[in-house]
Amino acid sequence: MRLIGMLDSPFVRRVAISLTQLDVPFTHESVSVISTFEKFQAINPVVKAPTLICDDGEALMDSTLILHYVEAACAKGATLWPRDAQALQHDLRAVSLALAACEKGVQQLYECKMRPTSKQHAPWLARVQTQLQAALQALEQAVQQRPQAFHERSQAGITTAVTWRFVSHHQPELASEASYPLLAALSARLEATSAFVQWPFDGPGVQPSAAQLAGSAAPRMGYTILYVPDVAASLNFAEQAFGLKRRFLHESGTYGELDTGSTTLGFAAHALGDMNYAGGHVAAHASEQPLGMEIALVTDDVPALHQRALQAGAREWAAPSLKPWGQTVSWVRCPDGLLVELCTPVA
Ligand SMILES: N[C@@H](CCC(=O)N[C@@H](CS)C(=O)NCC(=O)O)C(=O)O
Repeated sequence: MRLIGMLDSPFVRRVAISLTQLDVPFTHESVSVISTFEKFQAINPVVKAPTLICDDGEALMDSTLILHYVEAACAKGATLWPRDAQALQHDLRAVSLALAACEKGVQQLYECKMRPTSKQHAPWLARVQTQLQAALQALEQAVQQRPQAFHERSQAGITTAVTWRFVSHHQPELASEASYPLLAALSARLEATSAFVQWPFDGPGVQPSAAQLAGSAAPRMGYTILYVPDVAASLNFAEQAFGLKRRFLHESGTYGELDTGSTTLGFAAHALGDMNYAGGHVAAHASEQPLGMEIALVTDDVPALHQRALQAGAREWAAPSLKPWGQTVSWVRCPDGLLVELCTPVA
């Protein structure tokens, strides 16, 4: 069997990953429906990706129909769907939400890429974006309700993770990790598994983005995220101890952020870390000694902020002192284990 289409299409990619998970042999041809339209046309005149050329030469289209055929005809009884009717219903709902998000993502992409700017219709784009947001919100909830159902050998897990990679790449302002922490975490976890690595989003033939072509732009420091037992408690403590302002606490309670200026201090539940990567991590509060890292809060009045932190329940790690280079510094440790340096600006 031949799978035709580029891996930056979420529909093509979900098929490639699913076939691999089902141990179904196939070859892949990176042919673009856009930049190599005629070449695609020669394979399948309808020019839809994915196209699956079956062993007898018949061309199938539509990722869901292709996957239906493959499970029925080639997978030797293997399936990526649950047998239980209730679980199947929930997985189908999740996949339908993910596919709706992909469709809306593709519509927005085509509107912006295939039409000249003067011909783009703003109300249509706004409508598509609203639908995309609604699909992502419901998908985030679906993951929250049944996190264990979304894994690399389930169609719900594969399609959701592939969807997130696609929409967060093309619509980063809509599909941000801050707004959809569970989708982002699921994607990070599944993208590290072998079938996802074998069929990468930026696979053969995929054109690098403008940013990639620009090449040398160095990344900027965006977040410091501490994994903690109780995200709400960590936010409350930081507010009381340091006078920082909360940006938000996600309704799942597993992720929250503080407004700390140009970079962000976030707190994530330990469980989210477990979803993000295998192998576990060292909890900052678990040892008598702090982790060998700190965050530094800059203030004009270190003794006052130090005192405020102690009153809120921080432990003193080093009392305020004047360094030879003229900076006043102190260290306190928060109940979640975070080591905080309080310091005056360096002159
Ligand atoms: N529902 C289809 C959607 C497939 C689709 O829209 N693919 C895009 C590429 S991402 C395509 O073929 N575009 C070319 C066109 O529609 O003209 C599926 O699940 O496969």
